[in-house]
Amino acid sequence: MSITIRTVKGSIIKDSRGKDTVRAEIVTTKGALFAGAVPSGQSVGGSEIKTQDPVDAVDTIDTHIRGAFEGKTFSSIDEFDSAISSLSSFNSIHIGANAHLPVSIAATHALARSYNLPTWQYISEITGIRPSIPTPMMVMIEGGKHGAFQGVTWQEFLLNAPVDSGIQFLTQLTKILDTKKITYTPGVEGGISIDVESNDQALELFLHVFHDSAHSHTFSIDCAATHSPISSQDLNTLTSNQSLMSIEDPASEEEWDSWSDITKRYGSKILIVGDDLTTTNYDRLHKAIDLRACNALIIKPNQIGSVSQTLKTARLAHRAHIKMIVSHRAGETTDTFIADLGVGIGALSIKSGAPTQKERIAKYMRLEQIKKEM
Ligand code: 2PG
Ligand code: MG
Repeated sequence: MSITIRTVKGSIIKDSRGKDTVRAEIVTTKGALFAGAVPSGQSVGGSEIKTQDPVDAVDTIDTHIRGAFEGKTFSSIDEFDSAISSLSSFNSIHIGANAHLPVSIAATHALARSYNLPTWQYISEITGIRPSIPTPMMVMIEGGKHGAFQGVTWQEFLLNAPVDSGIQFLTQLTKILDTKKITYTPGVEGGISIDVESNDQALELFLHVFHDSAHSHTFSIDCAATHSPISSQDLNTLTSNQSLMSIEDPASEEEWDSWSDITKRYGSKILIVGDDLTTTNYDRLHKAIDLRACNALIIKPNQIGSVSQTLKTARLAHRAHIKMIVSHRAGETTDTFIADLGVGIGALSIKSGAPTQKERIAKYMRLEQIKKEM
């Protein structure tokens, strides 16, 4: 099976923060249209693939990619993505992650359709990974670079539960904040940013609501320690909680020794999740496996800039029994590709923010649709 490209077109759209980002469309010679859009991060890892200014990225799509691809036939996403990469290596054209990824997503959908498969199933077949539905990992309290106040430096206090439980949690949390007269405002990803003095106070409020909710749920913390460090004492207190499922970025992105120590210490009990550490990058994950630096990782396609590179990293994680959590970014679009990706690579969880913004809900709803397709 294959696709022949009639045309490729880029455009500027607004992300959930009102900032410009890129959407791409591919029309095949059969007349079918496929689209992809790219999000962007607010706490960005140092080893993420570089992006272009969105207007320049659209120009790259409309000139270089369109010019080279019109009339061309592709039979796999690897072949398609390599053709884009060779445009930059042979012609020295700078192709940013935000020019490459939306086209790569659109091509993945087109290829899936050529096999008459939904995208999640196509991904599962080309990776050889059994599909499964990931659990929502929803941010409830936002701090650090995603918050509006200084006191809370941990970036995300997350609930692992069905979407309805997330909505109830947020309602409960705002009631308590109102009662206690604590100032709050929406965070970047639709959670709540609260004006308290410390992470401990935020955790106490979070756990208050958590313990009142269903007992089968677990929670997770994204420390985003590259952007604000966490002390070993705080790490100790946090990990003593029986309901904690995972800690993301508990050390800074280049502190490999600390990562190995933390994984050695807590890795048998909870998931130690690489995000800024691994940046969906095959080589960095390889190093993390060698050093036993983490036992789980975040999969974000825009960190590495193409679907095929994302799948290459996912295959390695799967082989090495590293758990995967597929994730959105702080600045999101309504594109739902990561839901199909999460199912196709058998991810444990999907991080798509709080169920209060349409860009986040779209992914959770796509999962519901996939459940029916399965
Ligand atoms: C993270 C992400 C998503 P950002 O750190 O995990 O929540 O944030 O997109 O700002 O990198
Ligand atoms: Mg993170």
